[in-house]
Amino acid sequence: MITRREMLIASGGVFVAGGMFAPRASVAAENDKQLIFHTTSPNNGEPELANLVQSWITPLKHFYVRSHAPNPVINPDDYQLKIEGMVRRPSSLSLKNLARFKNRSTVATLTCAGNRRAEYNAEGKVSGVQWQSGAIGNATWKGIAIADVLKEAEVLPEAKHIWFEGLDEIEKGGGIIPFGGSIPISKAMIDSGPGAPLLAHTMNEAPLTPDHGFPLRTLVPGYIGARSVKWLGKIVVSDRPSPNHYVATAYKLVKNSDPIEWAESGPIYRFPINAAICTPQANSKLATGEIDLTGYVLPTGRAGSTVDKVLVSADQGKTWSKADLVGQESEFCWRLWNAKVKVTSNTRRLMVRALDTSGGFMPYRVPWNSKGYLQNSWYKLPVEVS
Ligand SMILES: Nc1nc2c(c(=O)[nH]1)N[C@H]1C(S)=C(S)[C@@H](COP(=O)(O)O)O[C@H]1N2
Ligand SMILES: [Mo]
Repeated sequence: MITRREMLIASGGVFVAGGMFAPRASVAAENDKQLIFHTTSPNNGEPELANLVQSWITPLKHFYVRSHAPNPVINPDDYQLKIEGMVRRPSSLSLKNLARFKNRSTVATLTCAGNRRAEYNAEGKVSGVQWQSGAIGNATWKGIAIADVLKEAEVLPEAKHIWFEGLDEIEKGGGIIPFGGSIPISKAMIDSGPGAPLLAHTMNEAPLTPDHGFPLRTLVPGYIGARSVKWLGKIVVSDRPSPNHYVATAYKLVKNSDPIEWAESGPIYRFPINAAICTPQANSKLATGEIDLTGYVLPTGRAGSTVDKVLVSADQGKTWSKADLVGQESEFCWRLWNAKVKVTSNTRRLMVRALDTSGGFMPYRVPWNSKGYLQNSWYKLPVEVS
């Protein structure tokens, strides 16, 4: 865990309206996370599911954290973002320099590719943080469009991918590496609207906290959380995806550590449609009769594709009833839902599945993969009926 002192150092300043940079005082209170921590230092925690569905915008205290190394301590006065690679005008930009660009905002859901990972263990042990279904959250993000910065840097015509590099230091294979991500240039060049990738400095109207990437992170709507690189230190424009471990090796769907399989499969960018039941809790004791269910559903993050319907069942999928969707509709945001089902003495589990407007659906079962990514099978919640 970072100390209060480190936290105050790391959050020594903030962008304010008009692009000014002003000193900042009280961040400690905003940082009071109410999460189930799988690890601390680095922080990896997810909220209780009943808390997660309390509001469409996830308050910071209930927003999951996923970090591969302890938070780097960054002095905002010394902070520089480097822009390199296939550009005519490479540069190194301070927070003041970056404040020249137009501020933009979006509401987008961030989710870890490993959300619901623990469910794979029933078929075979998967490595990594043992996420239940809380590695997801929806926030308002403010920042500048990556596209605006790239345009000023004058990208060369042969460029195809944009690499991001964090300022964190991750121990890997006997050395120290930064966390890296990359996205195709066509995605990076979206400069407006809810799907525009941002260099975000604000989350839910407050400066990013150290846990979430202070002072600047990428926020790529519709892509797995790993492409939203925290503590961003460098952008590299290239003709190929990043060679960083977290693009070239991790975040791929593979069955074992066969290097041929790693080489054959591409990096994950988007997540598939997904949903979970958040209340009641797993293994709740239920009486027979009608009960209320609540949960979330996340569309696939493809422009133009939204959630079509969410279906719940208490009888092993013989009959399904439709859930009511609440909250705003957006291609890049989750929706919360509530539903009623009839519990009988035969009910062993409650299930949810969802379909989207572009033919996507949650399958009954997802093929096992060794890293436990993209678990989006029908969500099956065991219950006891008295
Ligand atoms: N620099 C850096 N960026 C990172 C990570 C990291 O460990 N280091 N974790 C990634 C992963 S796997 C996810 S799911 C999201 C989580 O973002 P959050 O902690 O703000 O919820 O950040 C991504 N960006
Ligand atoms: Mo993640």
